[in-house]
Amino acid sequence: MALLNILHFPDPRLHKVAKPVQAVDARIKQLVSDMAQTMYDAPGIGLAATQVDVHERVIVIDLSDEQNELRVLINPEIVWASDEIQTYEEGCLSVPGVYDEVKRASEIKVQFLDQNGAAQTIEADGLLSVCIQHEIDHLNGKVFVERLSSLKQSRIRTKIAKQKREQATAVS
Ligand code: QAP
Ligand code: CO
Repeated sequence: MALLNILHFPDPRLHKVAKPVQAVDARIKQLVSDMAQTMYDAPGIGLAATQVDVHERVIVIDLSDEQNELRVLINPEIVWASDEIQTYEEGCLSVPGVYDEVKRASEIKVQFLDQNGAAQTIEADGLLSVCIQHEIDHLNGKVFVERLSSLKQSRIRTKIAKQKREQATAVS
């Protein structure tokens, strides 16, 4: 068990495109376990391997309050998305303190491998649908703030740079 270091926007490594997992072996199971622990510790509801600088297509999600409903999605593929759109206020462990509304498909159908390497298909709506789409974006090198207007993005970059300066001052 290990806590992994989470990359923060605008780290260029968040723009790497993750590669498909070839085999759900002991190494991937260890990665899943470490990612789950890192997400629970934060705490967060979703984490993609990209965020811990591992560029393989692995996602962990747990929407439960009790942190006892872990979902593992390996090589996820959205095979259907509704025309209907929903707006949700998103956040991200890689962009702490920033929340904003993002529009995405309301419902999706997703194929993936679970932590045992078994093929699964689920239909998701509501927060689960938002979370899966947000995490698949990470695997494709995209952070949710990059779905906001360029004005909002530039304000977020300024805010993060200021937070960083204040942190640097606090420890010196
Ligand atoms: C992605 O995000 C998500 O700013 C998961 O200070 C979020 O777990 C999908 C977090 C919302 C759908 C809707 C963010 C923790 C956690 C912060 C997270 C923070 C501390 C974000
Ligand atoms: Co995120």
